[in-house]
Amino acid sequence: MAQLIATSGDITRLTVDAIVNAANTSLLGGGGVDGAIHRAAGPELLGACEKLDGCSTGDAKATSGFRIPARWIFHAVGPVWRGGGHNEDELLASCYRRCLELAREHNARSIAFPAISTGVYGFPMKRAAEIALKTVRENVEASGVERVEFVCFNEETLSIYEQLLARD
Ligand code: AR6
Repeated sequence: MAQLIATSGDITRLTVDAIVNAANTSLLGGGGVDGAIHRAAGPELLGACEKLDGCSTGDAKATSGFRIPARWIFHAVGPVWRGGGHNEDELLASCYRRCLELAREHNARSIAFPAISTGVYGFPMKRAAEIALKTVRENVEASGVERVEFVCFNEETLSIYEQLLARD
């Protein structure tokens, strides 16, 4: 059984096989965790992203980690929250599924996720965390991933994840 844990801090500093970026469809960088990842990985990351020709919402694409400790960066594009009636839940779940598929393809055994879509994109945190955990629990075994870290950027997020992880 894979280990699922919630941690707090900066995702760019983690020693895991893959970290997930909360990107946008251009894959050419932005603010939030995306900006932090590009700053930490260095300018080579932008060069690699330019070759990917963007990414659809709900999908994810892989690059090398360049100057960060993680070997891979999986750039996932979460949905912008538009009230909940525009397929946001399914598109968010799809990001987590696609990242686990990429983990399988790249033989990543440990992966760290930020709370995709919950910053600039406005997805409600608890609802996003429930989707993240459900989707990872359903797909982690098939991916070969042994350790999943949910990286929480503040105390409130950490306590939501800890409560959900303690359930079941
Ligand atoms: N490590 C871990 N989590 C972080 C970090 C960090 N270094 N920095 C922020 N977070 P956001 P989104 C948390 O806005 O909502 C970008 O401009 C943050 O507190 O980064 O998916 C992209 O280019 C929040 O809980 O991503 C897109 O245009 C979570 O990461 C757009 O923002 C996600 O917040 C994507 O918006």
